[in-house]
Amino acid sequence: MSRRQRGDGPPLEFVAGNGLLHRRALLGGGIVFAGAFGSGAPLTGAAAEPLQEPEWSLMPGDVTPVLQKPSRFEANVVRTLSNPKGDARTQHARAPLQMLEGTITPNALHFTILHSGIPDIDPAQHVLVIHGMVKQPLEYSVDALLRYPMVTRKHFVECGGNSAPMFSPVPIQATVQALHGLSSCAEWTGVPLSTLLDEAGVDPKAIWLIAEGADSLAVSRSVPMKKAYDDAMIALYQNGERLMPGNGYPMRLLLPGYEGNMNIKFLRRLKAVDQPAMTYYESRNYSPLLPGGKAYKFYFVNEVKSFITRPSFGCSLSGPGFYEISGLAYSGTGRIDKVLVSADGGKSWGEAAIEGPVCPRAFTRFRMPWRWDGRPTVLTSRAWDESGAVQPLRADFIAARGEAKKVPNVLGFPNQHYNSLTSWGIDASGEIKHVYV
Ligand SMILES: Nc1nc2c(c(=O)[nH]1)N[C@H]1C(S)=C(S)[C@@H](COP(=O)(O)O)O[C@H]1N2
Ligand SMILES: [Mo]
Repeated sequence: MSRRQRGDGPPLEFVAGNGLLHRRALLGGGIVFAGAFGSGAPLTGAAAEPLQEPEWSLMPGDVTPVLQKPSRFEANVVRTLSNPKGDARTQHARAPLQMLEGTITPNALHFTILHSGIPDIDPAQHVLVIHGMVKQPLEYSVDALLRYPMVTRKHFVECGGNSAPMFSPVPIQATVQALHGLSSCAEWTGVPLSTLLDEAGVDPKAIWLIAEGADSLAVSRSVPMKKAYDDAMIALYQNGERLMPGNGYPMRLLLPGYEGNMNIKFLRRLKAVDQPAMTYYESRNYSPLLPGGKAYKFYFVNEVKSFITRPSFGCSLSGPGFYEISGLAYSGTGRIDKVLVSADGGKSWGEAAIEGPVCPRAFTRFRMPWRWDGRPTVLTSRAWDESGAVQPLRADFIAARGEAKKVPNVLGFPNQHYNSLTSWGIDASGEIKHVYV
C-alpha cells in the first residue's frame, strides 16, 4: 500500500486473483485512489509558481472553423480500411474502439461496410417506396419523412462478420480495431417504421419485408415483419446530425440488435411479402457454416458480447501499479446485466462496474479497478444480458461453431457471429499479446 493512501479511506478490497479490486473503489470517487494510483508526478513546491508559459499561452489562438475537427495531435485516431483504393470489392472501415471511451462512436469514426461504394445521393430526389402486400402503396420523400413524429434511441450496429479473426486456430496478434472494429454505437433519430407500415396498411399474410438500398448493388435483405413492427426505425439522424454518407445518407433502416447487413442503407424500397427473398446477402454471405457442414438459414441477432478495450493489444503497461480496466459490452437481445472480469485467465472473476443508464441493444461501458503486481497475467471479460444469455467460453463456442482451418487474413471472414471471450496476455515487461484461454 502506498504511503499517501494511509488514512485516505477504507483499505483496498481485493475481489479476485491477481489484484482485481472491488468496483466500489471506482464509484467511491478519488479518495481511495488519490494517492494509490501514483501515476501523477509529484509537484515540487518551487515549480508551482509561476506556472510555465508555453508558446500557445502567449498569443491568441486559431480562427474558429465552421466545422470542428479533432486536434492534430489525435491524427492517429482514424479508421483502418480494407480496400483503400476503393476498387470494385467491398470496402470495410474499422472503428478504433481501443482509442475511444464512453459508449458513443463519433460519426467520423463509425465503422462502415460498403459493398458498392458510397452513392452520392441528392436528398431532394431520393424517395422511399412501401409496396407489395399493402392496402395503399406509398412513397415518401426525405422532406415528407422529416414531418413525422420521431424517436431517438441509442443502438449499436455490428456486422455479422465482426470479430471473425477470432475463428483463427491461433490468436491473431492485432488490435481491438482489427478484431472487433466492425461494430459501433450511435444515438439514432428517425421515424418508427410501424407508423409508415400502418399508414400503408399491411396485409396480415405479409410476414416479411424486403428492404432494398439505392446503391448500385441494390443491397437487399428480408426482414421479419414482427421486427419491423417491434422497434425498427427509418433513421435520418446519427448522433444529432444527418446520417453520414457512408452510414446511409439520407435514410437507412435501423433494426436494433440485428446483424449489420440487414440495416439497409440508402433505403429506397420496403416490399411486404409472404416469404423471404433469399437474397445474395442472406443466402450466401451471412449464413454461417457449422462444423457438420450445415449452415444457418438466418442469423439475425448479434448475441451478448464483451471485450476489454484498455489495456489491450498495442498499448503496453508502463510498470506495476494501478490501472482501470475499461471495456465494452452489448447484446442484440436487450440490456447488459453484468460483466465479470478476470485477471488470472479465467480462474477467478470479479464483477465490473457498469456505467448507466444501461440502454437495450447499445454499447455499455464497464470498468474494473486493478492493481498489477508486475507478474505475467491474462485479462479477460465475460458479459451476461438481461435474458440470462452469457458469452460462451471459447472451448464451448469453437466446439459448437467450428474454427478456421488455417490462420485467416485478419481482414477475412472465415465465419460469422463470434461472441466468445477476448483475452489479453500481459508479460512481465507489460507488453500485451492476444491469447486464447
Ligand atoms: N445499401 C446498403 N446497405 C448496407 C450495406 C451496403 O453495402 N449497402 N452494407 C451492410 C453491411 S454488410 C453492414 S455490416 C452495415 C454496416 O452499417 P454501417 O456502415 O452504417 O456501419 O450496413 C449494411 N447495409
Ligand atoms: Mo456486414
